[in-house]
Amino acid sequence: MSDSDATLAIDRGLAELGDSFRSAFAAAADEQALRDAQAELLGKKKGALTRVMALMRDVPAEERPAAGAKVNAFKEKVEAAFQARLRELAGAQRAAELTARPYDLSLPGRVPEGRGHLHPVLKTRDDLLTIFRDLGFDVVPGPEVELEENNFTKLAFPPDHPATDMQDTFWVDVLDAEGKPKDGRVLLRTHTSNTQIRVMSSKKPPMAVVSAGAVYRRDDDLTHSPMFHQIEGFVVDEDVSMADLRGVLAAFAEGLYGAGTKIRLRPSYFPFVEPGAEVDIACVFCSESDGTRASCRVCKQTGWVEVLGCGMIHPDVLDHCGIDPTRYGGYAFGFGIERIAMLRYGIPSIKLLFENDPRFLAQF
Ligand code: 2NM
Repeated sequence: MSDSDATLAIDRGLAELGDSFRSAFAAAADEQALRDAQAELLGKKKGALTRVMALMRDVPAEERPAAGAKVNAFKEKVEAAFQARLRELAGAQRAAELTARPYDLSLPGRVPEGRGHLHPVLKTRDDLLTIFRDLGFDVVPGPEVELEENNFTKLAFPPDHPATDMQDTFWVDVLDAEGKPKDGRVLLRTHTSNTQIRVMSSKKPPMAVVSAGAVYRRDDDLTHSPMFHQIEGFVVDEDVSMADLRGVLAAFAEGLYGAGTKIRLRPSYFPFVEPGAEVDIACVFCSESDGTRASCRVCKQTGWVEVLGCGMIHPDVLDHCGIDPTRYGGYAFGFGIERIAMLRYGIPSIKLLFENDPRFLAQF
């Protein structure tokens, strides 16, 4: 049985089209030219292959599968050649972009201007914490928004102590779901002692802990900032004495300013310790020159710089935290980080530390 005229016409049409699409695709210099060449074959109205495919209507049913298979095989060859040329053109275009001006891949990359670094206060904080960690203290974090109980009450501040006053403390309104103030007074911690209280209330002796961070007071003048940073530490154990406190602070001073650095204690008052003392460290600038320098502005020619407060933790404070004061005792100390940073880097005003002028910060 021989093929119908329609099938023969399709065979002839495909043979005439032959491989001509390959050279047409190869001649297309860009994507648009390639798509135009494809449309000449497959275009809905005038495509050469479309016209051949239109002959399918006249092919008798029994010849259709074979004729259809031939047409489809041809279409697949066209599609494969089209996709291959499309990839080729895209690759060529990318290569041209990379080599064309203004790209010069041999130029060195742009180096970002200056690298960030820790703020001098945080650098100082880390160095101070390292000294205490090396002395065996645990470093513990604590919250900046705190209950009055942990910030004042358990520390044995009398209820009318001026530090608790509106003048000195930032109070925080905590509202319930209905927008009404909740019970229990909340504030921004005025010292890091809140964290000592939390640790003493939740752990058992022996304990040796330091913590550091931002604290807040309603103060704002040449020497006070409403936010500054503190480090505080404490030890609670059996048989703890003021001599242990002095030994640890002497080791701290040597860690900070080098072996042989001297300290002295002067009696002083803090509500949560008894006895309490202020601690001076020998002026580094004057000891370097072997005696008090006539014009030293750091120690004002006294040879000593006041840096911290300390004392034996008041038995009431231990009691408030559930520690038996007849069995245990403890010492504590605290100081401002800004003050140490200023002494260390010779910074004349605390304001410079919080203006964050990049020309100032770049010096550290
Ligand atoms: C200071 C001075 C003296 C201190 C006391 C405590 C606590 F919670 F253990 F009782 N923490 N920090 C303390 C004692 C802090 O800073 C000038």
